[in-house]
Amino acid sequence: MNKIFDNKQEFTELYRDAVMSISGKSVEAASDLDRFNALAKLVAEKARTVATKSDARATAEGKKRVYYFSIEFLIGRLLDNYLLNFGVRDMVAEALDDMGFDLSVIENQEPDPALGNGGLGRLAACFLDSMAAEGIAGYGNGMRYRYGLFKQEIVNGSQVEATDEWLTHGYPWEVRRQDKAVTIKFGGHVEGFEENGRTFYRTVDTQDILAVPYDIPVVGYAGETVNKLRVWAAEPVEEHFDLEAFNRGDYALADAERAEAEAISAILYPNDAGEHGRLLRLKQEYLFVSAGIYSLLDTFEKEHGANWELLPQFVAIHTNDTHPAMCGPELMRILIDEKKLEWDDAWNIVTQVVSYTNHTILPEALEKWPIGTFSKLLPRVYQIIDEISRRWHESFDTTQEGWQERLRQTAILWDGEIRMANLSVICSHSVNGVAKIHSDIIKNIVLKDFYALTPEKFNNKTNGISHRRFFAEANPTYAKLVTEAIGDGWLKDAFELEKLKEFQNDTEFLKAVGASKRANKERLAAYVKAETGLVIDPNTVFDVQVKRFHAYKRQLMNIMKVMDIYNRRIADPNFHVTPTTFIFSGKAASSYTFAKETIRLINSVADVINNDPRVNEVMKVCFIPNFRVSNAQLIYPAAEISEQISTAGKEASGTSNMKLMMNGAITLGTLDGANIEIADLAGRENEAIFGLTAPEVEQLWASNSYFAWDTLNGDRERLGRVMDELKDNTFAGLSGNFESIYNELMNNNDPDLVMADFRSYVDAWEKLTGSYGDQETWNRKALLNTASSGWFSSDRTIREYRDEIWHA
Ligand code: 73E
Repeated sequence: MNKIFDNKQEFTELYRDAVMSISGKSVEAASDLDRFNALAKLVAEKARTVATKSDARATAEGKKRVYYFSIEFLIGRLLDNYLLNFGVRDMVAEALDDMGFDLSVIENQEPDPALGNGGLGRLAACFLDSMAAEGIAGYGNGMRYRYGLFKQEIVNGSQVEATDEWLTHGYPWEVRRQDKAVTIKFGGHVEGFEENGRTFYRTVDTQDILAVPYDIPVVGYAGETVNKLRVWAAEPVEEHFDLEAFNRGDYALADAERAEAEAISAILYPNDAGEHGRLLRLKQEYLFVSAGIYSLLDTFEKEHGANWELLPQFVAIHTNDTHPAMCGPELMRILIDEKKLEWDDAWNIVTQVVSYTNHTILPEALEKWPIGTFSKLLPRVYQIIDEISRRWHESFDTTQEGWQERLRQTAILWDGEIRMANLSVICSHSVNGVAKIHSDIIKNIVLKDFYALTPEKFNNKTNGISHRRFFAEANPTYAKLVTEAIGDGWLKDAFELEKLKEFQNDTEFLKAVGASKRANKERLAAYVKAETGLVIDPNTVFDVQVKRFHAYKRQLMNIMKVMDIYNRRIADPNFHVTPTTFIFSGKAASSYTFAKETIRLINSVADVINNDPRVNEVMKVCFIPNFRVSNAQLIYPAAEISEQISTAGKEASGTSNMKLMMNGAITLGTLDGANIEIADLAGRENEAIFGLTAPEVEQLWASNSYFAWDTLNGDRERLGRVMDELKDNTFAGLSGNFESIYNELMNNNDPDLVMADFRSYVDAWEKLTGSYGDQETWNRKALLNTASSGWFSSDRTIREYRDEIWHA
């Protein structure tokens, strides 16, 4: 363990000086924010010192460097994580306590950067943590958005979006690296020129933007390796402040150029696996790709000279979904146009360096760009894509039967559009999905023609999560119990959690597991009370669904279950309901009406149920506003039921399922995404699995044998009642009824099979909560979930990427 402070005394002196230097005040006179900024500054300085050493070590040892390109990094707060990773968390807490301060109050001052939408962005952040923990020279490359994902407020039950001004009070972890800024060229036109008897191409009359990097240290567990996350901000290349316009009083025009440049990195697009097609998004994608590649080539050249043929030996570029799909063509462009390589040599390098992860098979999420828009914005990159496409066509063996269909499926340019997924597959040496079932669907359905041509490219890397952040840090009471039982080796090697299985029949230990859950439920209840005013009872079951709102994730089916239980309890006061708090949290894309209506429905149902004394003893509905990494860390540890109820075949992996499992929640879920692996590892008997399977869903649609109306008519009493309540006034009091949801289901034949799975879902819930009374058995299941969750540490995932894809 590389401890950054030797002892309390040393820390206290350094800390007092740091507070003085940033605020000009004594630690006692300073504000909580000053106290946070000083502590972060102190830790960040130490981190940067280690980062310099890690970098020198990578050079000296000739390490391969891995660059993880992602348009999102949902990093969360860093202070607590870095204190833990540097092994000084308890000591710092004590030292602050001696001075009269509470570490957690100081930590709450830290902004929670929302530079991502959901699972994809958080995965990228977990991977940074694990790369550093594993000692890999691995770097994040992404965007520094001035405004992250919107802040969610709930007004009359509806989601209202507010800007996320996370930079207002400064961000102590980042360092601006003006010296490493890169000029990015947009627009213009391509011209050829002769040099040494060869024709080369360049783009002229371009509109240039300056990409300025900000570096954030990434501290690995044990503090031996510190890597960097580099995020790029867009700025004008030169200041063109128009004094004349300013003097005329035309202030906006005076600074128009700066505003236009900065717009590129102004905001994160709020769509998780959804619609796209905006020009500004394309500019974002090119900006961080081009800047990132120039920056990594610069590092390579300093270490290895202009020996570009060595690039595959020393560099891996990983593309997180298709948002960085231009990595292939952009690296081709630089190697050919600027480093003067021949096409074939450059292509050989590119296809050994680039790899690609697919995160979703939802057709609406597969990126496509209109050729017209693209070629105007990036004419030379487009030419290169066109040439890649031409060569792809040429490579087809036209004597083989079915080649036309295969070409149609795998083409890059089609119907006036560029298909980014196909481009990514063709430019990469490795293509992976994010859970077993998802990788199988990719191979057998979505990308089956590619799989037939190059099966060796395809592989699975089931997602993982940082067990340090989402267990050790988020759940200190349970983590303490675990460490007392099996030692602290699990922090490094999560597989050691298996040792907990020895305690499955230890009554006292199981009681302690239950007591820690209880403490976490009280902690969450206090947070909910402070944030929303709602009082929830820690004696009830905490049934939790927290994730982005999307039709296929079926938050609708969950709230329909709540409506059904409510109806039955009202009809029959003797109907047994295990006292439950139904907890929801998550954001909906601002333009996604169905998802936003679902949020409004949940809040409207909450309004009725929470104010109905006939059911209050046994049910409450709680919507926690503004789901983000920091409150997620309070929610997961308090959960007892983990709702993972997506339509089978649709959720590529999911990662909240893993976080909840690790914290001892029982999965109530469909056989979708990583739920399948969760059930396999922990044992089916320790989860509650229900509903149609992916093959059954496929079969149902293929055979045209599903009719939503028949399902509705087959269950008029319960399902029919719930559906009627969407249209009548039962839950309309807050802000109107939910006819649009009703119509969406009935007019489109229930596209996510909410009605088809409804009864098996409610039955599974009743059976599961019915067993809550036997606390010992429940706690044993919780323990076995934790004990089996080590495999879901992102350390394991990253080792697989390292050994099987990056060869680093
Ligand atoms: O199943 C999740 C998966 O666990 C998947 O929906 C999500 O990625 C997670 C991590 O692998 C995902 N996000 C996006 N696509 N898949 C996405 C697409 C476009 C914009 C933003 C996010």
